[in-house]
Amino acid sequence: MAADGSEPRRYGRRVFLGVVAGGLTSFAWAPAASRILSPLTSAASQLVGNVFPVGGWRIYTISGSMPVFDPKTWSLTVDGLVERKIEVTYEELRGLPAAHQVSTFHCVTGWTVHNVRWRGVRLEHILELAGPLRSARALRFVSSERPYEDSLTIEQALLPDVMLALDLDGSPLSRPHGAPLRLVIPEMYGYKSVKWLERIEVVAEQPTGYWENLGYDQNAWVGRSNGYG
Ligand SMILES: Nc1nc2c(c(=O)[nH]1)N[C@H]1C(S)=C(S)[C@@H](COP(=O)(O)O)O[C@H]1N2
Ligand SMILES: [Mo]
Repeated sequence: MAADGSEPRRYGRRVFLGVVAGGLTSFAWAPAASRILSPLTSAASQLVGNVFPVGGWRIYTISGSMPVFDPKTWSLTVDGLVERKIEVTYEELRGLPAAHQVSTFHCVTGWTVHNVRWRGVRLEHILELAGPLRSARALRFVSSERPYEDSLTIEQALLPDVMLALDLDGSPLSRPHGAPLRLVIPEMYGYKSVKWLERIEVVAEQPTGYWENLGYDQNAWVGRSNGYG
């Protein structure tokens, strides 16, 4: 990332245009993908989903237990290939420039929630605080729900409607939806949307996420990835 931040923005725009050109709406492969992803919709995940069937969302956890958010002790760590490791408190996050968007959320198993109202902060504002080094190429997003994690290239993370979301439909994120912070990248399937986000590690090579380790696409573009290796 250039010191003035211009380089990622340029890449971001180019990647974004590429995504639009590639199309966002094909679901031809979805039935096969749902079968492969069945562990996600069974057992503990299913149970929690049944307890909180809110507005088209299915609530997913891999562990069956949802981290508890305490605003007094919580912070987001940004470390790795940065000029300074930072720990951003909840209040500080709320104080960063706010981003608002309305976007559609797709799970690779085939459910969709239209017109979700998100409020949060753009990655560029968080990254600016830490100062990524020139060798930085990707971001590793780590959940406090172990061992859930995923990653994006820096170009992907700077797409115009990627954000770290604090609010969903006008209220602070609920515990089932990942309180207090989750990643949102509408162009990609929901498994990229790490809930209970507690750490962003800036890295030189894009790491393999939880679902990618089980065969799902690293680039989870809606309509352009098939959900498995
Ligand atoms: N920590 C964590 N984040 C997660 C998941 C999870 O199981 N654990 N599931 C992912 C998947 S596959 C989807 S579709 C969305 C679902 O979001 P929701 O639980 O808020 O409906 O969360 C994503 N983020
Ligand atoms: Mo999902």
